[in-house]
Amino acid sequence: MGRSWRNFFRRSGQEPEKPGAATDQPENETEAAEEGAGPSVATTLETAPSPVAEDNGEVDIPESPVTDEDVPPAGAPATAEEVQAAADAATEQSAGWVRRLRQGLRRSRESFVGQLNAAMAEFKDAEDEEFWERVEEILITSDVGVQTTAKLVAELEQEALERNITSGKELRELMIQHATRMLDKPIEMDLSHKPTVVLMVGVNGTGKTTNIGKLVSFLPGKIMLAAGDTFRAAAIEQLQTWGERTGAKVIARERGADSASVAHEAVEEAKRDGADVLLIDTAGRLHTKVNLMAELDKVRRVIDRQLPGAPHEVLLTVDATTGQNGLRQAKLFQDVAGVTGIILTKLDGTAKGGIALAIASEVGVPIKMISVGEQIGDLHPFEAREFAEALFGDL
Ligand SMILES: Nc1nc2c(ncn2[C@@H]2O[C@H](COP(=O)(O)OP(=O)(O)O)[C@@H](O)[C@H]2O)c(=O)[nH]1
Ligand SMILES: [Mg+2]
Repeated sequence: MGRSWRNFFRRSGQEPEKPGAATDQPENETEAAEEGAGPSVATTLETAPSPVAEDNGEVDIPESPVTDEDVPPAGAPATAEEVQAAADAATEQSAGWVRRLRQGLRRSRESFVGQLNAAMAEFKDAEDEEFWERVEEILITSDVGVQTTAKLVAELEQEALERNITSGKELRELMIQHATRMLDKPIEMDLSHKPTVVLMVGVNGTGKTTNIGKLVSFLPGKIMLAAGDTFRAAAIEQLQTWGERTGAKVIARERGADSASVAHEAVEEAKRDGADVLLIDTAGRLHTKVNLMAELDKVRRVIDRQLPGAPHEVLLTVDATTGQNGLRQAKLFQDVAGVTGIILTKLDGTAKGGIALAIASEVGVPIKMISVGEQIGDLHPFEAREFAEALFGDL
């Protein structure tokens, strides 16, 4: 079964809630995830610029936030009936999500799973070098990347030889296992701070604002939003629309205002108002690495001064349709923005789903969520095995 939002959010330092008392949990998740409930917020978009190549200037890599160790998820039911009901609901939700995920990855699957199927159908012998070359080629063209492909295929080949695997079916399962291992990282979001401050960063058009909007629906507690992308009027309006839809308060200033001062105001307001989570949107102009760094650094410093240790989470949106470009963006932002997690977006619009593997193996932060469409229910916690099956499974 896939991971649900409920066990995605951790509130360490808090006692597990009593059965049935988890009213602030997103109980209506399935409801919210229904088709049609999602937004179609029209936006004027700038096309994502290619990542900046020059690397000038000193980079102060911010420290990653400290997370506490294993804490049981809040709101676990106790009676047999409650357990059953929760399990049924989770299965239903998860089945719905798995369908969405598979549908979302359709283009990736069609483009290379077909080729992989054909190759695997002919597989007889792990000593067949030509076979492995063909698999390498297929993976590289699906944006798994040269380095990650080499690693994955070497591991696969070694195990296939050791175990004397001779059927394509077994090999496919092995592939899913190895991909899962590569993708599997701790992804939970720690919501124990009050307020927990989440900074959303990423290149324009990669899905920051819409995915903040979706995330609000799943976050437990009182949520506040900050329109830190003051560069585009549309970004401010877009966030306000999400605020109206979800009931979250939105802190916004006029276009052109200093985004660090919006962040400052938002943190003050979140503290005063007793918000549980503050989500801060940012502008994603990649004019130069130095400017980007300076802007994000200023926002971070302002937040940290008001609330030491914040932001507690820095989420980077990466547009899967940009393939290897997205991988470079992830590396760049990891350097300059202290990213703690990646949201891989637009997996539905691309045949480049393999990029998830490249990111997992080449970037030091986990993919925490993925997005396979524009509806609320299209955003989901990332689950390694589920994803590997949806990508490589023979369905
Ligand atoms: N198909 C698809 N579109 C998405 C996804 N995530 C975001 N978008 C769309 O991408 C566009 C840019 O998103 P936006 O949140 O404005 O990006 P931002 O500039 O980073 O804030 C919007 O039209 C979104 O609806 C996704 O997973 N799939
Ligand atoms: Mg935006």
